[in-house]
Amino acid sequence: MLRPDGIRALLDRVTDEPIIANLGSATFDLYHAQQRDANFYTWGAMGMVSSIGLGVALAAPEKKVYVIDGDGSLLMNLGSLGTIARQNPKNLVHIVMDNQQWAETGGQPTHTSTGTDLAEIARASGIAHVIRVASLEDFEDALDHAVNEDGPWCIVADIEEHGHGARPPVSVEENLLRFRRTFTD
Ligand SMILES: Cc1ncc(C[n+]2csc(CCOP(=O)(O)OP(=O)(O)O)c2C)c(N)n1
Ligand SMILES: [Mg+2]
Repeated sequence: MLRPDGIRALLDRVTDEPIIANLGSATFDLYHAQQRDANFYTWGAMGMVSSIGLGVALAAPEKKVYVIDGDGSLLMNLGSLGTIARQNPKNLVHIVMDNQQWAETGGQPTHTSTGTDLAEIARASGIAHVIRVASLEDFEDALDHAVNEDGPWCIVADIEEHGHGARPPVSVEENLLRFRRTFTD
């Protein structure tokens, strides 16, 4: 499975729900797949995307909230999994694109390349629905459940890294304002 294919599968299943993307590859691929006001791109804030998504999910319980995380980023904020489990937001779908590397900084292998299993950590943290997938087909099946059934969901997808699109010309301030307005319109 490739990250852009997974992102397209997600976009095919949402309308105006928020999607919050990890810094680097996830942000770049989401931007190039579809620019939409409900996309929130994170820049520099490595590790924080699951925490930001949890905050949005708690603030907007009427909306399903999607997070696209990376393995390296989640590894530096593992406590977020326990906090998600404790808060138990039924509307949060946390997707982890696990390419076993810190791709953005040169492809250094992360701990998942040597056996650390983020799905098992999510499960042991108490998250209600955790699925680990490796194929696009299984990812789509997992998404179909996550879109239609209460969460919180954590979907860990083993992906192959084939690079990402160019850094998009996003204004951070404009992105934030447009994203915020999707909650008041
Ligand atoms: C606190 C902090 N440390 C390091 C960086 C540099 N950095 C930016 S992206 C990245 C790798 C992210 O890895 P992962 O979440 O697995 O995403 P991938 O690049 O593999 O898609 C690193 C180390 C940063 N932005 N912030
Ligand atoms: Mg990675």
